[in-house]
Amino acid sequence: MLMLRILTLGCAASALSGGKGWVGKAADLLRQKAPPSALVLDRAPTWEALAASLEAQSTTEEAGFASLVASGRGPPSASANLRLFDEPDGYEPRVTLYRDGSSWCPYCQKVWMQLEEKRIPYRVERINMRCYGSKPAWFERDAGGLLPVVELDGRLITDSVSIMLALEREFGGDRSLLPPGGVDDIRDLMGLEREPVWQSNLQPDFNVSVFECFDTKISTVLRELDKSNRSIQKSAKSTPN
Ligand SMILES: N[C@@H](CCC(=O)N[C@@H](CS)C(=O)NCC(=O)O)C(=O)O
Repeated sequence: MLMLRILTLGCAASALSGGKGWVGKAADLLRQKAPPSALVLDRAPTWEALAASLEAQSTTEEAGFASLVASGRGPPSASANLRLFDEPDGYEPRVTLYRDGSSWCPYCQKVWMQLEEKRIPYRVERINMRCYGSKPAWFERDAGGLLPVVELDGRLITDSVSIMLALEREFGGDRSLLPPGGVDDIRDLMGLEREPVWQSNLQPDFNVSVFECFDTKISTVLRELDKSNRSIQKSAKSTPN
């Protein structure tokens, strides 16, 4: 149970720190030191088995929605790999959006919203964030390794702000999303993204205080998790490498 808990925390911490954080290291250490019999037997189904089971259980409505999305039509969806908007079937979009596989990278999301709002046809290619696996070598080499990346008419553009400006330039028309004064109007606001106040939102105490506003049962659980995070962190620090 403790192992399971450490592994779960390890995933969350690794996702937050974008790499192997202290919990991930503690889990590694435990894996090395614990005899195999002490490890939790992994009986989880494979992704393929889960996908097959999901498909077998889907309702007619869900199957209809999935095929609509697969054809490039319908409402915005995180599972869409093609968006055609007003273009006919078979149209080849000028834009490919390289985004994270789980659709939770906020930098990808802002480009995604822009493409949807402006109804710019695009394809989606999914690339692992490093907490989920490795990236293709070409992506590391030619695109700098960070998501999102957009390929526009065969040219790679990196960094979400540069991408959004390039898309505005190319597809601006009368639906520009830029403020009247251009980027200068929003430079200060954009700077807030890396401010300490924002980072502190990721701290456990902050999460607990937010949850307390909603549901006392959840806050009790969070407080326990927080306590256990701290004690694992303490023991990881005091364990020699
Ligand atoms: N300034 C960049 C930041 C992009 C960025 O930090 N992306 C993260 C994902 S949210 C990333 O690709 N991290 C590397 C990884 O996790 O593989 C932008 O605005 O596009």
